[in-house]
Parts: sequence; structure tokens; C-alpha cells
Amino acid sequence: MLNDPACQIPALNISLPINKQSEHLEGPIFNLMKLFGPIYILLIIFTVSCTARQFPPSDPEASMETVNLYYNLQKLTGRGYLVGHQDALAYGVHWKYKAGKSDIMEVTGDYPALYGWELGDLELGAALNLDSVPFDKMKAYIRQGYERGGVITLSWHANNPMTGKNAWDAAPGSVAAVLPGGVKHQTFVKQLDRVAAFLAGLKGAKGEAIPVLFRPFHELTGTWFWWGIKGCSPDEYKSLFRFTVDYLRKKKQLHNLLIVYNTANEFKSKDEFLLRYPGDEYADIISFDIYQHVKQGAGDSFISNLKFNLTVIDELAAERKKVAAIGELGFNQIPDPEWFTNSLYTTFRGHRLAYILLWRNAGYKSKEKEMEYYAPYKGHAAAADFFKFYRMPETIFEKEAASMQLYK
Ligand code: BMA
Repeated sequence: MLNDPACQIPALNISLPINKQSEHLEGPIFNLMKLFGPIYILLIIFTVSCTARQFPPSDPEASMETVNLYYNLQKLTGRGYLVGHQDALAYGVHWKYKAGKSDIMEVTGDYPALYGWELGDLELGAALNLDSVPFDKMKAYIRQGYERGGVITLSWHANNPMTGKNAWDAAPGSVAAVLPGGVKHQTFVKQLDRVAAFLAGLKGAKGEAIPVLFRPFHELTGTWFWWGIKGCSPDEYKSLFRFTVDYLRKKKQLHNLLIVYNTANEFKSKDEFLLRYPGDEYADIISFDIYQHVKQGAGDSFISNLKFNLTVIDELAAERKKVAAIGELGFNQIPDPEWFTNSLYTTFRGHRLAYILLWRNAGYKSKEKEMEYYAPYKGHAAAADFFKFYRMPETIFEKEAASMQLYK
């Protein structure tokens, strides 16, 4: 079990009050009671209050491993955060599909604690996702990460069922078209069936369903996706989210999902963050995505923006009994060699995050003619700093995550 500092007993630093009555009593038992009695009482009080602070997932029928994972994410929050990487095992900068390889592993000697994978194009029945990762390989990677004690999160850049174009086709009316009664509702349901079949096929060695942090319809406060603010009203978004979660949970009986509500970077208040929130029964994790785009300089907005967002989700997670996280994060090509310790590590201190996910090390993208990567690879200028970040007590990579037995 994990060691949440919020639940740690400060008794070790307190000078114990002497129980006057027992001063007259003699013998080893009484001496032990004198010494440990107050600690014992404190232990009971703290255990009760820590247990009371745990909150269940939004799915009342969540599987045992899923419930345990959720409780363990709550426990580790405040003590540290899982560090994750998208597509970590499939490819990196200058390599693809090499068994056991990962850019983060080559820099730190350890795998990330959290693996992000992407479902886009699965809903069309494709064999490869939109970034060319074969779904059969993805399934095997998911199982590998889980069996080693890591955590799985899935995003879904779903194609637009109304127009048949990709996720970035933000045509107005797209969401209304897929809701019950909409002209593309049946198309959407068929697509959900494919996603559900994939999720249902994620099984551990004992046949148990692998818990997944499912992050559908992400960056919803942005303008760029068909489920974003251009494509629907707040009520339509909520209906889309609720329909999807209900369909997977109730119709498909998937009880291995922790649901991640995920906004884009910019929101100015708690109300704005929650404007399209589907409700506490439909979310377990509240999160945002954030990227740094320009090199840090005086007045750079990335850190102040990050601080503000963290404060908002700290407060909301406490108020609504949810877990807070960063769904996607990065600084493409990491032009600042001390970015991980100077910008991220210091800014995260004092905030209550369960995990962060660095976006994918796509390498050279020939279509866009650009390099894309967010974790350093061996030999990169930020590799030494990333190793320092790895060694910080708060950052949790796979070995530590495995020792925490997050599913027990
Ligand atoms: C984006 C980019 C794209 C990719 C998409 C889905 O942020 O990395 O290249 O296709 O995510 O993974």
C-alpha cells in the first residue's frame, strides 16, 4: 500500500505526553503502553480519516482491479505522480517496433508508469490507428505494460461520423447528428461497438479486464475537434459524453473504465472548466492538456498558465472528490535542456496530481515535414535533466509503480 504524506502520522516527531497515572505502574507491558499508546490512538484516527477520504469510481459496478487502481491513484496523489508517455513501446525518435525498446527506458533505465495509446480509426474497422500503430500490436503492448504494473490510458481521435472526415473536421451540427435521433446516430453506435469490442478484449493473464483510463472527446474546450465548442452546445457535448459512457458501461457491460474529463489548455475559471462537464457520475479524473510552444523567457505564459490550471483542478478535485491529472503535456523537441526540472518539476510542487502524460515521440513526420517528440531520447540535450527528473522523489516511473501494486 502507498504512503500518502497527507496520511502520514506526524507522531514520530511529537514528544509523547506522559500519562501521569501510569507513572506509578511498573513492568514491560506498561512501559510499552506508555511509549506506544498515544501513537496507537493516533494511528487509528489517521487510518479512519484516510480511509474516509477515499472515494469510489463513478461506475458503481467497476471491477475490483479498477476500483483498486482508483483508490491507489488517490493515495499516491500528493505523494507523487505517475509519469507517462504516449505510444512509448511502439516507436520513438529514429526507431519503430523494437521489442522492449522505449525512449524513456533508454534515458532512465526504467519504463514510464503510464502508457498512453490512441484509438483513432478503430471505429472505422481499420487494422492500424491514425498514427499507423497496428491495433493487434497495441493490444499486446497494453498487456505488457499492465502485467509489469503500469497503467493504461486511451485517447480517441474519432473520425467525424457526420462528414466522414477526420477528428479535426469541426463542422457545426456534428454532435447533434450522432446523438439519439440524429441522422448519423446508427453510424456512431456501430463505431462505438468496435471501440467496445477492443476494450472488452483487453485482458490480463488471469482473464481479468485490464483497467483503462479512458479519455474520450478530449480537449473539448478547443475549436479544432468536431466535439469541440464549434461543433456543439454544452448540452450536446454532455449528451454525447453521457451516451458514450452509458453505452459502454450499461449496454456493453464494460466495467474496467475510469473516465477522464479533459479540457484544452485555456480556461479562466472553475465555471469555465466545468461548462461542459458531464457530471460526477460520468467522470473519475479531471484533467487538461497543455503544451509549451515558445522558449521560456521573461513573461512567458506557459508556467503561469500551468500554475493557474493546476490550482483550478486541485480545488475542483477536492470539492468533487475526483482525481486530478494532466492528460497531455510537452514542449516539442524540448529546446530547453532543463525544462523537466526547472519548468515542470518546480511548478508541480505543492499540487495534487495523480499523473502526467508526455505526448508521443513521433520522430520525423514526412507529411508535415517536421520532428515531433516530447520525451528526450538517448543523446538528446535534455536527457541528463530528464534523468534528474526521474530521480526526484515525486516522479513515479514503472519500477516504483510496480512496487505500489496499483491493482491490489
Ligand atoms: C496529435 C499529433 C498527431 C497525431 C494525433 C493523434 O497531437 O501527434 O500527429 O496524429 O495527435 O495521436
